[in-house]
Amino acid sequence: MRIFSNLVLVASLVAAAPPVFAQATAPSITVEQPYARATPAGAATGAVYMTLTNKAKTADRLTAASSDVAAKVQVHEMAVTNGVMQMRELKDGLPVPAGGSVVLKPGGYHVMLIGLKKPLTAGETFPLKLTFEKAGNISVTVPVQAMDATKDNKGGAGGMGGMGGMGGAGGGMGHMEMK
Ligand SMILES: [Cu+2]
Repeated sequence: MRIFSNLVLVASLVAAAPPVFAQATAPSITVEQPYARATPAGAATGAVYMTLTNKAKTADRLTAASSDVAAKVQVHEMAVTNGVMQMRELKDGLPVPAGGSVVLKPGGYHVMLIGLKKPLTAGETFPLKLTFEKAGNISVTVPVQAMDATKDNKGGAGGMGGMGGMGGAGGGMGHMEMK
């Protein structure tokens, strides 16, 4: 039994290792189909959507993000509070369940770009760095889609199947400017 308990010990040490070590192996988090919507000229904010999948046996969490294109990047959720659709920062990050996925999509979770340095233009891409509590930093390239991409092309945005109900509201709701 001694071997087994040593294995368990090693396993827990690996799991607890800081991100710098975790990166020696394949990251436990995969980022699928990231995209942002194009923004109108002068817009101060934008949003990035994606699907996060956690292959690890422990829950993780998206705690921070950064990008060259914006002064500040936050993890937000959109929810109805007292009948009003509002968004707020997830101060404790966005949980990604062990062996599960979380979808960031219009009308729900999103990565918020605040203080855009220039408009997001359809067809261009920009870098985004995501920081996870356990998986560490993951850099992705985010393509910018036309503003109405998710409305006209339901499948194109990456099989956002659950969007149906939100689709219509998504356009109007878009992204409220942070005042
Ligand atoms: Cu937001």
